[in-house]
Amino acid sequence: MAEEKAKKAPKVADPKAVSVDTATQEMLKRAQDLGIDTAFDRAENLKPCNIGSQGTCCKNCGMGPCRLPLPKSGVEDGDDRKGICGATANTVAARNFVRMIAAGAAAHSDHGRAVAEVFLSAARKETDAYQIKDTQKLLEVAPHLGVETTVEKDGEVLDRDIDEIAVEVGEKAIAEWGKDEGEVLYCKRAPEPRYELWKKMGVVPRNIDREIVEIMHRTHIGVDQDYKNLMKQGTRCAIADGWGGSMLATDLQDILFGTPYPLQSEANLGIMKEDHVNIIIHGHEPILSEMIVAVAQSQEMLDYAKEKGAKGIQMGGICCTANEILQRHGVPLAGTFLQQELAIVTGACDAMVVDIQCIFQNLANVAKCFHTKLITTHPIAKMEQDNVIHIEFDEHHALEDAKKIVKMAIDNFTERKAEVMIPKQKSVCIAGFGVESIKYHLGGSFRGDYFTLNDNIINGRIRGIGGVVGCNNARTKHNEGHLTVVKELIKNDVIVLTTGCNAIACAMEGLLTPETAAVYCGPGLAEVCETVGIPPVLHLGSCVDNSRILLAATEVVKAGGLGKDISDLPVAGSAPEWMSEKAISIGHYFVASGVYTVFGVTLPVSGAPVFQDYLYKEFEKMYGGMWDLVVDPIEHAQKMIAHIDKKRKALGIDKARERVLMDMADRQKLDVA
Ligand code: NFS
Repeated sequence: MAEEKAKKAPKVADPKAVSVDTATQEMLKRAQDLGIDTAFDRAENLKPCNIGSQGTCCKNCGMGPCRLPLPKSGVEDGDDRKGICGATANTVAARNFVRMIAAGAAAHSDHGRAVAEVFLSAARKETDAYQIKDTQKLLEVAPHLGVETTVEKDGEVLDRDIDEIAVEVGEKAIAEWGKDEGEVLYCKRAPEPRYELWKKMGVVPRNIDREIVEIMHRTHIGVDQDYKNLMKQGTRCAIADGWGGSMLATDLQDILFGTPYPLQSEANLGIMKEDHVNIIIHGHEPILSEMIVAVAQSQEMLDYAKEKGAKGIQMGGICCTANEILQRHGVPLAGTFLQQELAIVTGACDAMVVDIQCIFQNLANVAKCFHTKLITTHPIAKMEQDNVIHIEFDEHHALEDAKKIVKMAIDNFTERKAEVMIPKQKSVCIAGFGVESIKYHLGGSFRGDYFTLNDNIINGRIRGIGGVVGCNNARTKHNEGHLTVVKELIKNDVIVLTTGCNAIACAMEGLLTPETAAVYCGPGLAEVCETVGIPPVLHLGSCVDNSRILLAATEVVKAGGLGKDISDLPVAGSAPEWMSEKAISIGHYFVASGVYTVFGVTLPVSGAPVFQDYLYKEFEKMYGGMWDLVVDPIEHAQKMIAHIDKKRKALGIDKARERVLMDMADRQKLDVA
């Protein structure tokens, strides 16, 4: 009987019910017709564990797992749940939560470390493949790491040799991961009151690695058993991610590969071309993808592709690698996290090249059904399936590695088995924004750097700033949360800064164009976008580039008129479809930086109401920012807007806003004046 039951055909997802994107629906249907399962189908067949999703399953020792579900009657009359060691529900949920922060911070920061290592070897000229590209940014970053950019000689101040600066920046940067003394240097880039608050609270990170290790120690059985103390370390670790590992990754990538500036490209599976060799790059570190892009654009490879009967080489990106190569080279986005399997299902993916993070192991099974070569490239991220090819990428022979990979893809062009079926859908997008380009577009010539932006916030044309970021989650309709939250925000004059898979979702929907302003924005934001010529949703890059949002917020504080700290600003953060531990680390460094941060789907804290209240309420009293969970996307955006309005009121700029809303003619008069 049991055997018969096990043989029952697995359920398949209803394409229209699981994604708002028609290209995704089309490819999902095709996969199902071919009998290939994807994450969408697997989500139908795997129910999440109820206790795990409440955050109250402790498996940190061999006596457990100890499962502490929330009693149906609630815990108002007292909560006597405890594990074998006596750990309370609060302790268990807090341990699990800070372990997620540690894993997320580790992922971002280890990526950052790899970039720092390549940076140093480029600065020392140990590799020909990588050179320092943006010396201007190098000079800007150097002082933050305590590196002098000038020298005094015979009473004269001279510019220091740029190569010398680069080497010292590389050395100082690498030390941030493991130095024995001092604190993470970039914390001082936060507004001064924020840094002082962190000092007072004892959460300034000492070095990046140490804070991650200490979480693993403190969450081992029998160590830290106070949820507040656990969260204190969680806060210190998250700051080490946002203002440390991630920010260093962004800066060093910009110096090595170039600081992004606005450019035009396209997004969605429709960017793939039947008559081209299609190479999809998926993962996170641009160290690999930069080289592949360079090689794929070389005449040698182009000629080789033509020899094989292809018209050219089409590159496309998935996940944050997509964002990295879009921002710097205009390489189109093939799709978000949940579309990775579907890129292969087109039958036109000649090679999928992956490095680290957010890569489904099932790609190997999907690739087996087609001709696609699936190539892993990173020593820490391999797959067990035997059709996966591992070509280890090393900065010392980066160009050769990249050539080998691109050549393998070209050779595979003639091996296509299945009928090619590429969805038509793709949208134009403008991407490549950053702290620097916002300064250019929304800066002022005479007063503060971000003066125009601040002025428009003060006069109410822009109601506030929303940072909307994060993943897709197979437990919720693909892209629906992302798009609904973003559209609701811009409709209410909230300008959106986006990164990660939210940015890709927005690009696919066409929201990253200046023309969107007239269609979706409230009158104030539309006017600003039209005047300045920017989209209402600004793509700031990959998930490590959330550090750009922190620095943009800091610039807004510096430009004046909107308070003294990030927690004073009319801003709010959001991750409508989060799923990764990295998102939890990001969420928490936003909170620790003073931002009200709303997540969608679920948060694994509901089984410990006291701990949950600590995150959702008490944190605001300490840090000016707090967590929230709102599943419905409209309500989600509305809560962000309510918070923005609360901040506007506290700043005394709510009156200007009222006039915008109530009387257009009045507002126009006000604008002219
Ligand atoms: Ni961010 Fe990038 Fe996407 Fe989520 Fe994964 S790609 S680092 S974790 S799924 S946004």
